[in-house]
Amino acid sequence: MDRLKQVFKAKYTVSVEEIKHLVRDHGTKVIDSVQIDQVFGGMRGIQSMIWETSSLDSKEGIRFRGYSIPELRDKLPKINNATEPLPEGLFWLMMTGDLPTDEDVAWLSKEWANRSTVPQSVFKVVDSLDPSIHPMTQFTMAILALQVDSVFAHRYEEGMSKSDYWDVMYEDVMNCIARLPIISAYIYRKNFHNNNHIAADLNLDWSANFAHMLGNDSEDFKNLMRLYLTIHADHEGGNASAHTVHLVGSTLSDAYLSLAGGMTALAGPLHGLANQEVMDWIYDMVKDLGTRKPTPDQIAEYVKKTLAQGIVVPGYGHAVLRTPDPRFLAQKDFAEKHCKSDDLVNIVWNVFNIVPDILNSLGKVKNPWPNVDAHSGAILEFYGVKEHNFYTVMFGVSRALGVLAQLCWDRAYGMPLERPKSMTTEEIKAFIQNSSN
Ligand code: CMX
Repeated sequence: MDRLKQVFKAKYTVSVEEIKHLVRDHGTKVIDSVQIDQVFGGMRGIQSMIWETSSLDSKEGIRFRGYSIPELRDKLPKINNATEPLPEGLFWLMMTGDLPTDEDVAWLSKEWANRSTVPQSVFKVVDSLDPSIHPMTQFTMAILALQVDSVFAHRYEEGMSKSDYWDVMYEDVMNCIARLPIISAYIYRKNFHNNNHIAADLNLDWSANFAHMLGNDSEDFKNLMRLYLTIHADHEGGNASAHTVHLVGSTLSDAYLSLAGGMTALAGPLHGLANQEVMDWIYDMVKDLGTRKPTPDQIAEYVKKTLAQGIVVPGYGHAVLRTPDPRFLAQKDFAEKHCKSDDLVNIVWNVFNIVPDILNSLGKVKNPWPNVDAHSGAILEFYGVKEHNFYTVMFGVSRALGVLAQLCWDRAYGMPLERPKSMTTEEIKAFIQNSSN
């Protein structure tokens, strides 16, 4: 048993026991009562699922196992001369609840490198896809093609004990994460660099190798990838991609099928695709105004024009957050150090100064502040990744870390099939009538 698997097993054994007692002793206590506007309103705020790897506070933002993003940037190991933490460290933290050592992180980099061989059949699937198919769709299809190697699927077919589910889930999760940078870089180079692929360098850490395979070997871009793949990794369990992975996984679908489900949710413009939308919107603004250095007044006018057309301002607003997203601020901090004179980065910052007041003035937007997607594209462009429709794939590579770590916990806990109850509007009307009688 490898070192992370050993620590994970020790941790979950304690947690399973704790939960058994907790449910036995307090199972009938009520956490939350559900309101009719929540039933019709996308289930906002209903606390009804377990998610161990991170927790989201509306005012403070995300905490991974109790650590905020600034704390993670300070405390997670930075090895290989990195100036940003390695996402390997965050994965270890999400899996175990403990901050890893430098040795743990170095081991995990090597372990993922050892597990990174992608079956040829997966490349064939990607090669067969027309370039007009969105990269996010190609990515999802490649993840589905990776399922050919699912340890869980094979062992389940042979017949296996429930008590082994967590073990094979761990194997699938580790293999899947190890391979995601390779398949996504392959999709990138196939679609945007004329099939001119760059072989993996398995001596590099997970993010540095991703940067290398995308085609930029600068230390700054490797550090950007370490930061990017860390901060997008998890956002508690209720968001659409995470919840989808958990839901699909609850049917005992394996890690690949579950992750592919989550990626189809991430591909929506109200969720992860917003990072593409932000850059497309900024490009339209630049074209419309005829300048890459718009004044604040010009930006304000363009924002109002967008809203007048009934279009949301991409990268702004959030279903839970009520504050500037710490993931936006972490990227702003990185950009201030590395690309503060870039025109597009400056547009992002000026939009940040202008949009919240305008959204507030509408009187209906609950959170006028930027989310993670408002910043990422401009920095990626600065480092040469200019193809906007690839950005959500990069988000997906990172998001896999959190949702797959949680899938390991789901299996360790033996989480049941998820099956909430729906109601018809007629039943709601009858409920209202009965409760007012
Ligand atoms: N621009 C214009 N209007 C907005 C808005 C924005 N950025 N954000 C919210 N609103 C509007 C909503 O469309 C809604 O209008 P209607 O009542 O006319 O339908 C109203 O304000 C209330 O919405 P809300 O309760 O504040 O927000 P929701 O929880 O319903 O939606 C989100 C959250 C993210 C979908 C929404 O803010 C949005 O569409 N933002 C732009 C897209 C985006 O950036 N998505 C990425 C989110 C982060 C991620 O998942 O990656």
